[in-house]
Amino acid sequence: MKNSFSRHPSAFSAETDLTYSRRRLLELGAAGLLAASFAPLAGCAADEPPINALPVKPLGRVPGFGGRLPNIVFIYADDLGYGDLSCYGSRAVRTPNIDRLSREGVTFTDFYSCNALCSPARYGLLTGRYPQRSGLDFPLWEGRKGKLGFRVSKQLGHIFSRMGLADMGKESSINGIPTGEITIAEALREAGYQTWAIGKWHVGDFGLYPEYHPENNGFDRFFGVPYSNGQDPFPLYRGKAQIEENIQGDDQAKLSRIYTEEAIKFIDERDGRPFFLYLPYNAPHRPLHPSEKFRRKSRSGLYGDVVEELDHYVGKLLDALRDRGLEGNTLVFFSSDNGPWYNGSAGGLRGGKGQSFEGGFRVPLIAKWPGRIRPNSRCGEMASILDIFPTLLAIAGVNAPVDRIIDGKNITGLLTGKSRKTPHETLYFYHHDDLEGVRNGSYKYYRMINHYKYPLPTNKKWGGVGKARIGEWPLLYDLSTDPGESYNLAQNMPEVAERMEGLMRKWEGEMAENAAGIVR
Ligand SMILES: [Ca+2]
Repeated sequence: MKNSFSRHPSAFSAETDLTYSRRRLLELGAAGLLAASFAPLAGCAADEPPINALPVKPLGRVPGFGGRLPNIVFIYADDLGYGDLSCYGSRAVRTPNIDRLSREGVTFTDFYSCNALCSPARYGLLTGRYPQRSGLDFPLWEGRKGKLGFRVSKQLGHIFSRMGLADMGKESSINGIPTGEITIAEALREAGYQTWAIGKWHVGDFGLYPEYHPENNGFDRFFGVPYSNGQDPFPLYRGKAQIEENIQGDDQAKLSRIYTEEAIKFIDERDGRPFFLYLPYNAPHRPLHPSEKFRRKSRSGLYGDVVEELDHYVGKLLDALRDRGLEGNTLVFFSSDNGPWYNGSAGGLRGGKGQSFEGGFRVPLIAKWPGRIRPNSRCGEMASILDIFPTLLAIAGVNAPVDRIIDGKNITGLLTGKSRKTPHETLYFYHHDDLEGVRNGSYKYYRMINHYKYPLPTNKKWGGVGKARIGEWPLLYDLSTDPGESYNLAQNMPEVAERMEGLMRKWEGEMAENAAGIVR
């Protein structure tokens, strides 16, 4: 079913603005740069992920399953904050089309990503498993690893991380989604779905490593880019063929439009089977390039322009489904992979992209499914992007895998309103492979949290040395009264803090024993 996994040195992993970081690095001295360029490559890929040793067996259909299969559309924004949609309270950004989706479906208030960065979040969506199970726990930044400048930047990133000047000291130990994982597309194929991915992949640079191409991971068709729009080169692919070498500057303004047009084209070329459309847009990840029609039209800068353009094309897609008579039997999701970065709003939550605070992990989730999901409903229960995999398998009547732990839970009941209680007791919050925090009930607890506004330190000027640990630890918040995580309760409620610490230790013990989550 899949190609064998091959090992390669990981590339310098970060999706920061390379131009900026490289310029800064150059300012920091030619001598270090020269020395680093001759240093041995650090961060080589680790061992083969144990999950690859599992034989890939068909999951099969749930016996007696007779439900009508809906079409499924999963729209995924990149770095869109919890507070960046008007249906989530924004007064600066107008998103009438996504608001319409919210009015016609269910809106979750306590929905979490499984990571505050791009690649690991997408791994969790596609597999239903915490990214730490495979080692894909940091953004992949491939594409240019053969270039000297790239290797130099990578080495400097590691050196500066050790000095506490950057947050790039650890990398994913693998170069893409392990071939032994079962992706959501592979699973849905078993129920007869046609499967399409359009947009940003970012779970393996298939230009370098073909085994990670979407069409080698369960998708029948692909149109899009291998990673974030902050990277250079930034090529566009139709299937496995590269059709544009490098989309940069205002040329990126076309991306939301062409992804949507391609999605509508795929829909028009569908056969009689149900379809699964995975539609991860690049917007509003920086750099920000709205098209002429949207530039300076929002009240929220270039960022708002880009979000409003994204909203416009979400509307076009919804219109296309309606015009083709598909609306009634299509389940549409809208979400974001992680919190906002240097622009965007976490809606009063603390922190943002790259951080375990609520602002990094808590994201919008809206789902519409006429006749099954009540219009204009809300869900305040805790749920996770990890839940999408088992939920869609249940909806499609595909057996859940039994040879591996799936961390997500079936939340069909929360979507439809038939259940009012989250199936999760506990969710875990990682930074790279460090378990930093845990949510249990309304409590959120952090043993320690990195002090970076990814990927730069918030408490150091360039030139400072040493990884300072500021503040008091641990942190304990009651999100029911303090969603902004402003008031540490650890001293007042030591028994709760201790219980939360115990949950973290227990989980760490389980992960130490069987991180890959293989069930024998
Ligand atoms: Ca992202």
